[in-house]
Amino acid sequence: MVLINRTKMIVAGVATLALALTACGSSTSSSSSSSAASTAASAAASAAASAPASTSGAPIKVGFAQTGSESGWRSANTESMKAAFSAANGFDLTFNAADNDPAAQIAAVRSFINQKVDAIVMSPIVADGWDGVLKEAADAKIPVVLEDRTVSAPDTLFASWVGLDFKKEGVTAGTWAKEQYGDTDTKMVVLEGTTGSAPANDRAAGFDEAIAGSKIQKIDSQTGDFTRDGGKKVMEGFLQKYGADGIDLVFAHNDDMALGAIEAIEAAGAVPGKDIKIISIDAVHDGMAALAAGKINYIVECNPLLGELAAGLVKDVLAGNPVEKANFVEDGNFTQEQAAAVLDSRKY
Ligand code: GYE
Repeated sequence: MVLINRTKMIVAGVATLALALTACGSSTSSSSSSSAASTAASAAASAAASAPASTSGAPIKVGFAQTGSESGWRSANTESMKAAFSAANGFDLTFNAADNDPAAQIAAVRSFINQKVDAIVMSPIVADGWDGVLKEAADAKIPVVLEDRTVSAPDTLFASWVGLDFKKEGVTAGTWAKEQYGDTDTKMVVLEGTTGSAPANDRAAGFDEAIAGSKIQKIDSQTGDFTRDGGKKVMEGFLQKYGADGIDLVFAHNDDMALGAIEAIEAAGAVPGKDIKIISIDAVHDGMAALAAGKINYIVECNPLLGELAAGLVKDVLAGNPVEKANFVEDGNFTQEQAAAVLDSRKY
């Protein structure tokens, strides 16, 4: 996928917080604002405003199939989606959270098709297994917009996607790890996100690619399902198996698992951020607070505020306006000092 023509929206004074909507192959105008979130929101809102709510003027019936409520990131994403797909914005939203169960999520999408909604929005728990139900939606002429996670099905089976570049997040995290720890023997364990999910697949691939050729050695890797409890349990197992002295670095695919790992490391009598270094992804409030407090060493951002962008895409698709297939929101990254400086101004 080639990314060209970037609309860059820089947050005043904090370049790493740049939030940009990038498009494949179309030209875009640029703007700036004092708030990344509100800038993205107003960009999408103006795109949405140019499209009629629906041909009949009735609210647009949208079914949204969310993954579940596994993390702080997910709570912020759900809130952003519900606010954007509100009645005030011309929507009649049916919300479903599948509790991280792929079969339940497919059933939810199928029920949206049966309800004859105008459009389906979904954040697919796992990447595989979507071809059948996406074909059913296409046969019923119901457009599907993906937000956040991606599918492995052909992109002809959905109208558009908006989200983050998970591979790039992994590369950014791995590049920092290599710079900081790559010259000395470093034993690393990995807390993976949900098995088969796009962010777990791509973050792992990006990180591994970036640390190649360094002295960082991955001694173990297991899924903690993107939850705090899962991260804690898997880390407890690693600490039992290798001892606190046998682990130098944790790469957690999200902040919640890193926060669970912190609890496990402290319970084992070691100091997170010092005895055992931690790198994670998301930059949600609790993660940033732990980073500012020195318990996490580095966080790559993954912005969950995708609601307005997704709502704008739905309106454009239904209005027959051309949309890009892939719409990337750009992520920042934070050291401990940078986290301390921006903590109070964070929107999630
Ligand atoms: O990083 C994690 C959540 O799909 C990008 O899902 C999202 C991930 C996010 O559970 O916290």
